[in-house]
Amino acid sequence: MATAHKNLSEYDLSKIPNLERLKFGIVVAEWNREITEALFNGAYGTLLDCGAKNDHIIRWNVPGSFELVFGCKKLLADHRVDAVIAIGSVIQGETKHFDFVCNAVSQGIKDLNVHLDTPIIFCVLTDDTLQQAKDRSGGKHGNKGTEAAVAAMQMAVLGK
Ligand code: DLZ
Repeated sequence: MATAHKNLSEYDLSKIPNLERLKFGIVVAEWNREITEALFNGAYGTLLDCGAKNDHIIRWNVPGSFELVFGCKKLLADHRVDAVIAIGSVIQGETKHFDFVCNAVSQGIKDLNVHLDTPIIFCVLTDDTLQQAKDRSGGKHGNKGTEAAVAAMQMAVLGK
């Protein structure tokens, strides 16, 4: 599922009005923290660069990607925001844990998007190696946190 021909970070943000009024939640998994912090910095920096206000961005941490689903659900129950970004990094190990965590978080975020009224952006890297994760969190393949922020801004104003 390569993104070579679909780079969200090239989206024309002038199409998004009143960015300074929008509110965002960012839920960050602490597992593989080096990667998720880099993704967070990409997402957070992009939101600010585009005109979002610092005090309109709420960050919550959760232990691992598995907990992102509950973290996003609870953030939405406690705060009125226009979009949430779920940030995680799952890296293949020697057991089947990778598959269970990837399936749970992707299905869980999908279910929240189906049942709740606020978009949740899937910014969970699922890589075979740490190097692949580094390459996508500020390395040679860009920063997927930046792309997630662009998707969040687009979705926050969908239909408005
Ligand atoms: C247990 C586990 C493993 C093995 N690998 C990862 C990973 O690569 N990325 C990640 O975000 N979380 C991992 N976890 C932790 C689970 O997501 C979860 O936090 C624990 O199973 C506790 O519910």
